[in-house]
Amino acid sequence: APIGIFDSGVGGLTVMKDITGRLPSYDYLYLGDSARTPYGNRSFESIYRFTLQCVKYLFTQQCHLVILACNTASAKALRTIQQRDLPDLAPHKRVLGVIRPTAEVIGLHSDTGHVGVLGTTGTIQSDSYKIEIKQQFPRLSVYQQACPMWVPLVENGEHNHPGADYFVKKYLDQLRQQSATIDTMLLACTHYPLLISKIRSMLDTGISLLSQGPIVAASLQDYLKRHPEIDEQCSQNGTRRFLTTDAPELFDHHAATFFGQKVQSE
Ligand code: DGN
Repeated sequence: APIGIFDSGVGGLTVMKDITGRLPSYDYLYLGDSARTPYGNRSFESIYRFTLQCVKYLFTQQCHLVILACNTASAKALRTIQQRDLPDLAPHKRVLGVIRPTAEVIGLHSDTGHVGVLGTTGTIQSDSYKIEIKQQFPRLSVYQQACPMWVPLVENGEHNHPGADYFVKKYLDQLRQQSATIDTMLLACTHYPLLISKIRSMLDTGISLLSQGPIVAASLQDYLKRHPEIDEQCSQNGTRRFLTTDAPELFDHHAATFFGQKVQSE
């Protein structure tokens, strides 16, 4: 069976790109809920309901393991799906998110003990990163900043243009105002890696900027090694399929920017 990768839209392709780069031999089935994107500002109930519906669909497509590449879905829906739905729905299947793997490593990058998390309003309001990071690294100080304008900038192709500078600087300044000694910043949203060169140009060189894709890919590799019973269920023919809940041409138009190569969705 393919490994399922779910996202609220095309953004999760940045995570899939790193996963397929690191683990190329597996089969992958991506599902983007483009018809209902963005999830960032939606209620808990909606995000949970939409995410569960998509996870169930990936299960009907035989997926045994589903990765929620979306931070908003990982923050708002993952725990409930894992604890409340999965035991009845599919006790042998697994759904994993992107928050835990990142929380497990962020502290290893910081000398000052002050780290920053940048995400959508939904992700930041949920406090999921703060809670998970504190569990892994109790002595870290975690500062969070919602960046609601960054996803629209990327989705409208403005991320490399000078007009984006104002909003990139605005949220970085707001984060830096919370603590002047933050030395590690996490891009906790699928879209933000596309802004990384602009973000980097506005920060001191000593600050580490972490993208999630490589961290999630390494963590998945480790997970499959530690869970041979799950690994066995994941077929390895090197296939990639892309599903969207909206019109394929709309998905494909955006997808190439995020995946780094042309995509043909269904
Ligand atoms: N994929 C979402 C995330 O990582 O938070 C960003 C897009 C959205 O739904 N707002």
